[in-house]
Amino acid sequence: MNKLIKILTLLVFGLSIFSCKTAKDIDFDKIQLADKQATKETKILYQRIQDIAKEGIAFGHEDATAYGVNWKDDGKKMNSDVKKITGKFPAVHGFDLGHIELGRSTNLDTVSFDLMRRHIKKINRKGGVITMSWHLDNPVTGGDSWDTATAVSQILKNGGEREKFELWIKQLSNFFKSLKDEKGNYIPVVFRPYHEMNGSWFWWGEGIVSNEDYKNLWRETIALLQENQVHNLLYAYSPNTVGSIEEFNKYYPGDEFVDVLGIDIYNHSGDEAFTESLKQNLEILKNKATASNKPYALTESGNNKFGMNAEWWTEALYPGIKDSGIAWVLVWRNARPDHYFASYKGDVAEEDFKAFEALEEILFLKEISKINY
Ligand code: BMA
Repeated sequence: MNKLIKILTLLVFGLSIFSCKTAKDIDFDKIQLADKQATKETKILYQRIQDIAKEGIAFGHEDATAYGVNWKDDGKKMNSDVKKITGKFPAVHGFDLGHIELGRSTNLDTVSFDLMRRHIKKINRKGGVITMSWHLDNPVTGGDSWDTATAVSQILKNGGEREKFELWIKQLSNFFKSLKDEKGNYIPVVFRPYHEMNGSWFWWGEGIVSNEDYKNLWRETIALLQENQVHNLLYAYSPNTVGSIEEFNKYYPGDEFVDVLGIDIYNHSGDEAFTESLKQNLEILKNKATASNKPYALTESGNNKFGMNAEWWTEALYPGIKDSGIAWVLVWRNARPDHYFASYKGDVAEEDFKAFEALEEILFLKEISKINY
């Protein structure tokens, strides 16, 4: 009997070694990214994102470990609203860099950049995926991202505020270069700047910037980051809900400047309309991604009105994303009881969120950490 257990243990151990992939399995030269000098770790992240999409859909949450409804990180053990109810951390962790450009120590939502850095290191070590957006201020007026005074033409090459913009990108670059793992390698991040450009609420949005200026802003931003020796980024382009592939393409800077395709879709008009909108938009996204040969994700989603349906996760979100081929779905931040997007202890949808977590297709940190090299 003892012998049998031994043999079985050896067999299982042997199989697990056999199935464990290593970086040697990746053809690094074949991976062509927006940044031609992207680090090896960045290419591994790109490969992992494609592998994840084949296994299921990773669950992501903005600011998951920084705070939640009625609590804030206390510097002790890392926690998250999602972990409190499921026992698992999200697989994808979103953070926002708004106000890094100003040299501040906290972002626009009062999350300290030091805390962000510390958590990013921990999450990276555990095998999580990091994605960062940037709600940067209006560089001309000093107002916030939602100040829609014209600004893009002034920060492009030869523009009146160019110098200031280059300094802003320097601050941004310094943050990215401060992300290092215990071996001293730069931690790779999916960077998602100037998002929801087809909406008219940000200064880089529809009706405020021309599509050509937007594309140049994107390309020039990448060029500046590279000049500053930032090579640990995958670049994600993500409009808000679109009606067609043409709308998706309107501000698209070109395949050679983008690594991951995304889309932001919120529940605004009821569950049925939401599920339908997810299906239609993710089909458009899939077609675009197939043509461009890139991975794709639901880069922002959520329902701010949980009171409407305690089964929102399995009845509205899941039917809209299942089998869509997205690598992840990221829900927005849990700021306070009237502005939260992931479930939390005591929330009406708590039980349903657990059922969502238990779905085979939905992956949390534990699951994606195994999809690694
Ligand atoms: C928005 C809201 C704001 C926040 C911003 C950036 O959707 O959550 O309160 O400042 O995202 O995180």
